[in-house]
Amino acid sequence: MSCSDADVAFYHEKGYLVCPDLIDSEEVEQLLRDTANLARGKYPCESLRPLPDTMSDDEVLRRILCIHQPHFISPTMLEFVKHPHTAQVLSRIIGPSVKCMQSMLFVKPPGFQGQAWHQDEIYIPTRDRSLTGGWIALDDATLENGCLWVLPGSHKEGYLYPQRPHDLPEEFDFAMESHGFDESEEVPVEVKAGTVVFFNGYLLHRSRKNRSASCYRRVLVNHYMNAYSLLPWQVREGESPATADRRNVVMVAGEDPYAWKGYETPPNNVSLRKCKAVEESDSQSPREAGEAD
Ligand SMILES: O=C(O)CCC(=O)C(=O)O
Repeated sequence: MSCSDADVAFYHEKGYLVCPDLIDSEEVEQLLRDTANLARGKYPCESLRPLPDTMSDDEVLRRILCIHQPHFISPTMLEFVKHPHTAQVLSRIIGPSVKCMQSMLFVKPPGFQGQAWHQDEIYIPTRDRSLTGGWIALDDATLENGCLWVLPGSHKEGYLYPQRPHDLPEEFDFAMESHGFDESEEVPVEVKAGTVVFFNGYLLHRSRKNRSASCYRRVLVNHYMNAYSLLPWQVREGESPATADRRNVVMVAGEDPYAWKGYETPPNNVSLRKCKAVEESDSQSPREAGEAD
């Protein structure tokens, strides 16, 4: 799988890159099966308890917006964090040494909310602006089911826009929205399953509600950075942001110059993202939703 010089130049200019067919159809099927297994609690943890085998895939999936850090508990998700085709592109657009600190598995059933405008480095700060999303489409992502939208070039200045609560709970989940920019040049990124969309951590992006009648919009999005940068994320009390460095990371390419620090063992748990649709379904049937009492 090659990533040309023109692809790298496009990424640096626009802040994103669409790579069709980076993941083949059998691998997409494997990820979809694993998504259902996670939702069924086949990797039991506090947030995802085992559900009866009599429940259909649709019944187990339709209450989930997003599972955070699925690679902590699923070996399949961990394998795809390190997929050689995505690693090859990442080592061209980030640099030869790449590590991953986050995975998110969006299920986004029909009627579920999207994410308001944001820049990922607001949440996951790197020291060299190298944060990069690798967004693997597991269904065709369309305008109707809530594809990604990006504001090309918005990463370039390295400016982090202020955030505020939004007042569109039908359209977006509970995360804040970035504001203070002209959004008129935004473009939808409609892609086929198996495509990987790479995007810079300063790129403004969002996704809208899934308005389709029956199509899920499943995506595995992993976040990567230059392994030479410290990761001052989730800074702990008493810790200096200058030296903070979370070590719950997975090496994906090249060398880890901080390997001497060792690695944190991931918790045997994931967390579930909330939105209006999740709260409505939980209030109808919290036990079946697999949530803690
Ligand atoms: O896929 C989506 O709906 C949003 C993904 C996103 O915002 C992100 O990965 O930062």
